[in-house]
Amino acid sequence: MNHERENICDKTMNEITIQTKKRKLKNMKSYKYLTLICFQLLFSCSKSSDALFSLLEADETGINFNNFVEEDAENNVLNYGYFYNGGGVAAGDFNNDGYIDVFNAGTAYNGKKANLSFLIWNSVSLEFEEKNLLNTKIDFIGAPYKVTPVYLNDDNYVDLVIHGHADEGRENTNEPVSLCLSDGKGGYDLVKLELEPKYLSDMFTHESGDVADINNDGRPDLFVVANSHSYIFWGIASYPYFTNVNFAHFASDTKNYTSNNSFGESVSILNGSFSCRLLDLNKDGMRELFVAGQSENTILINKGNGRYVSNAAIKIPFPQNNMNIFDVAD
Ligand SMILES: [Ca+2]
Ligand SMILES: [Ca+2]
Ligand SMILES: [Ca+2]
Repeated sequence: MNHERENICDKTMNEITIQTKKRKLKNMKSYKYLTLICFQLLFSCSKSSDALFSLLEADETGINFNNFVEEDAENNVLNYGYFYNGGGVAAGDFNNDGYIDVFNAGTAYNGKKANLSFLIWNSVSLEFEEKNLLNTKIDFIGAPYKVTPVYLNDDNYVDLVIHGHADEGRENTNEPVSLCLSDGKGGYDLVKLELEPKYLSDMFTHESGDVADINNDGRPDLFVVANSHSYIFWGIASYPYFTNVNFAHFASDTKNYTSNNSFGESVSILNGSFSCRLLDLNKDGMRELFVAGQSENTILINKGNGRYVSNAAIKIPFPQNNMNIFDVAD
């Protein structure tokens, strides 16, 4: 298992449609290169002259993302501020043939709007083919906001951490984190992880998350942001690969909730958290928590072993929107 291959790419977007244009993606076995391609496919994140990524046209990639949103007098961004938010997609070689494929977690608004599906590159017909590699053939799990590809088990197929959200058009639809685990035979098994206590998951909708080794034990850890609550669930070597034992719970409301960074210290500095990345921003070999909110962004410095404390936090200038969080990866 090679945990260094984690965090291949991720990005949220609305409904995805695929045009099966007969263009061949080059064989890309390097996951570093895979990251580059994914970012090229999914978004152009920098406008500077020394940008690392550039936008590729649909006829160059064979993929066309259609951000189709049906608006009317009742359903629009004026009535619903998150109207243009979307679902999670990720790139990876899901059938281990050396060609990059696409995973779409699907989306929902007042019911299903897009299938969960795998778009597998057919190197013979030179087309993407929509397939469902899940052994159960489930094609709908709600409206996840983000997907993180990461190697969790030892079969050399990339696995997926699906950061659930909710169907914003319906009440009481909060979704947990789900794993999409390869079975080593070309199929995938979907596993729901109910990690934080139910009274918390019922009340505080997951907004986003990220996966990386933040306590430097060689196993990827899971960070989840849920507005006024955030959590770290530590990675473990065996199924289901994340544990809620001694999980970190960053609660901004310390009157009604116990905030504990898993080291016995209260950290209430995070609030209104909607996006996040786990990045080594100060180049000391340990990853920071970068959390983007609606009113402020925060960097929590890793003090060692995944310990984050309030007096090692940096508030940074607020970008135009919380999706600008990806700029910090440059
Ligand atoms: Ca493939
Ligand atoms: Ca770890
Ligand atoms: Ca660091």
